[in-house]
Amino acid sequence: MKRMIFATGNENKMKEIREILGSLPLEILSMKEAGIEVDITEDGTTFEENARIKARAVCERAGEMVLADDSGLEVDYLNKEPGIYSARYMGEDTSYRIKNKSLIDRLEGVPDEKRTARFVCAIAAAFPDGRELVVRGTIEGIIGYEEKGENGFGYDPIFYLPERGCTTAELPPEEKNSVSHRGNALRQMKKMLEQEHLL
Ligand code: ITT
Repeated sequence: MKRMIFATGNENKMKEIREILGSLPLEILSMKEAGIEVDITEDGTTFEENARIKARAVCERAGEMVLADDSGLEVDYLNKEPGIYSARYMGEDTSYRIKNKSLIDRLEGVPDEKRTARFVCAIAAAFPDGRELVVRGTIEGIIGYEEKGENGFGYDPIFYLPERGCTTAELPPEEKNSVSHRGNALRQMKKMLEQEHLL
């Protein structure tokens, strides 16, 4: 079976990636499982750049195909903050209870129509011969007024989907994956890899 290393240290992402790509005849390994430790400086200015930086850094070390995910939440009223800094917002070690409360507080008094936001996910693939592929998936929603739901991770409890009447943290995992930025980006990447006979 072919191997694919996913350059992420985020266990929540890894769980979703396995759920979304689970049907492929592919052994999907986290960096930890592949025994790779690389200190990566995410100094790109876009999700795509950061995804490529992560995939390339690990590919150089591993010598085989590597995929990476760079993702985050863009809140329109806050000029698309926290954006590429979503993991680092208020400090990497600050709990999401506090980060989520901060975003809700910063939108105090802001009406629904101005609370628009999206999750963005760039997935990059890097190959030992220097080739790279990158795709982007998004999901649109609004920032809620309180945390709701126990599923998912990160900003999911405040990311409300008006058409579903719930947050992405209230969706069962398979439903989140079927509509999410990550599900969307990974399905695009899968198609590209198949078209290029790389899977
Ligand atoms: P790696 O770089 O090791 O993959 P990371 O957590 O640092 O892990 P990012 O730099 O891509 O990853 O930051 C992504 C952050 O965006 C993540 O930590 C969450 O805060 C947020 N995020 C991304 N996807 C999300 C989702 O599906 N639900 C909730 N929050 C999400």
